[in-house]
Amino acid sequence: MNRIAFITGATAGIGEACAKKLANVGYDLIISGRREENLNKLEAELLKNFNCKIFKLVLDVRKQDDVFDRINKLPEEWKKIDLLVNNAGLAVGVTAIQDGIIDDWERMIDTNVKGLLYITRAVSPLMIERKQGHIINVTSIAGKEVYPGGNVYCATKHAVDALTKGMRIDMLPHNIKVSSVAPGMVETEFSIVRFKGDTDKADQVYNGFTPLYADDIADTVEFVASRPAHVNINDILIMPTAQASARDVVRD
Ligand code: NDP
Ligand code: 8X3
Repeated sequence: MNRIAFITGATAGIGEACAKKLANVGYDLIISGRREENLNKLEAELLKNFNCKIFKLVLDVRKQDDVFDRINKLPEEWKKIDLLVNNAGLAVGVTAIQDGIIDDWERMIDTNVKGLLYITRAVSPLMIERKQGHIINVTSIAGKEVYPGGNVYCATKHAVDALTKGMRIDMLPHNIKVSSVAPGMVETEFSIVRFKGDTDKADQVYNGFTPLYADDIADTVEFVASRPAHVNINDILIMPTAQASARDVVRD
């Protein structure tokens, strides 16, 4: 086996791009997400293009029992996880708090915060056993700033920012690195999900400027993962050149 990376949310966007990037630099991969068909397609592409082994985990990170059951039942050779990319996440809606849709809030909190915690709780003891590992959390500019209608999504990403700092302290005695990569606007399925399938609205988000692409974030994740053993990148904030803050974007 090569080094092993476990990527959550590998069925689309940033996670899928990370899978390709990490396979290209020699990782074997545990790829996970809810959409089995997408995992099958990605597996076929990875096996065709790279010299890697793939383990697919069809998994909803919100399902606590499934997360622990599936990770505990990984074949022994796949439990030697060197890199965990906690990427699965979503925004739903841009509604002011007073009009908030409770189900949307729960989807975001359950996925972005609780799901990330379940995965980390299940994987980190495997790293501690081997006294090595690296956890990279995909946070966001929304974990550092807030914007109108961003309330709960921003809160979940602020939580991930805090959890990253807390995890880094907890993992310190165990030789496990903890990093975060915080992107600005990246054109993926993110806005289609946020606007519940309204592709016109989603397209408008990226109109008139060049956003980041999933590959840009995968490059950054690979950079963070490939620093020498004595170097940890705590946090990287990466923005499109046309974006200065959560609210400042220059459009044509
Ligand atoms: P996409 O919508 O393209 O991808 C999201 C991924 O998360 C999919 O693979 C999806 O898989 C997975 N996912 C969502 N819910 C669950 C769940 N309950 N269980 C398991 N997997 C789940 O968006 P991005 O690639 O852009 O988003 C990836 C991460 O990057 C997210 O955490 C997002 O918050 C963050 N981010 C995105 C930015 C952007 O502008 N795009 C900017 C900053 C951060 P499936 O549906 O198959 O389960
Ligand atoms: C996604 C970027 O600005 O839509 O985290 O919150 S933003």
